[in-house]
Amino acid sequence: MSGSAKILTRRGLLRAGALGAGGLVLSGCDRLNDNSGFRSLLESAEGLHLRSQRLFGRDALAREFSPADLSPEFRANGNREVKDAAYRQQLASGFAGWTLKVDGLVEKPLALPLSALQAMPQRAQITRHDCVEGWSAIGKWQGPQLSHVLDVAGLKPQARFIVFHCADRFGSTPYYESIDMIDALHPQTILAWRMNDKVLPEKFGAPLRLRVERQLGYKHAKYVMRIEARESLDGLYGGKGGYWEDSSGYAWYAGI
Ligand SMILES: Nc1nc2c(c(=O)[nH]1)N[C@H]1C(S)=C(S)[C@@H](COP(=O)(O)O)O[C@H]1N2
Ligand SMILES: [Mo]
Repeated sequence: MSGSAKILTRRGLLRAGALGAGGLVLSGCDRLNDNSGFRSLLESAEGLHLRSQRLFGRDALAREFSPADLSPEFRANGNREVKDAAYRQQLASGFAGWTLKVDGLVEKPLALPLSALQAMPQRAQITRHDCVEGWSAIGKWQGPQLSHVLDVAGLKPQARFIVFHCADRFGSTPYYESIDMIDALHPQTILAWRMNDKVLPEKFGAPLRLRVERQLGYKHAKYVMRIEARESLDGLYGGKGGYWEDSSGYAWYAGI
């Protein structure tokens, strides 16, 4: 309730900020630039624009909470278990032989065991998960930043999207999701193997799930098996960049 009010306010501010600054910049012609009063107005508007970009733009940080804010219960949603036989074997062995594949438009394709992901620099964050169905929960997530993993693989310059291929299916259709480079390189975008200080349970996406904190829940792919860097989403499943996008017309960009 107060959460969605905040979301609407932030969107409103972003829209107002973008329109306001754009209007001023367009009217700032050279002749008026000689007028020192107008100049300082422009400069301050410019400054406001830059500040609002940092507070409200795509690179802004999602709010982080304190341990006292953790939800006593975190709902598991969508698939809560994976039927795939290979996955069931990996789960039973504690993902001992499991690797995360990183491929597509990268210089060096990778197959990373869980231990390699756990040995990378870690980021932990307490954030609020907002599902499109109208519920929210605050949890603590830990893992390497996606940007670090992509650095190790070396992105090719043509790479514009990162696709997450998951182990689970709805019927015969695999779950997958995708994000652009702004979210892929965002500091709070992590590959979480740990939740609330424990190893990620199956229902929350073991062994690895995406946290992309500036977007709604369905973008946070669970059971991530493979990460693929692509130039385009054309020709990938339904071409809309995600399972729900293809099947139900959900927005590809689900910013909050
Ligand atoms: N692989 C996979 N990822 C998924 C889903 C899913 O069904 N399969 N459901 C999505 C939806 S709609 C939400 S709200 C969150 C739920 O995450 P949770 O189970 O940790 O609450 O996962 C998202 N990621
Ligand atoms: Mo969701």
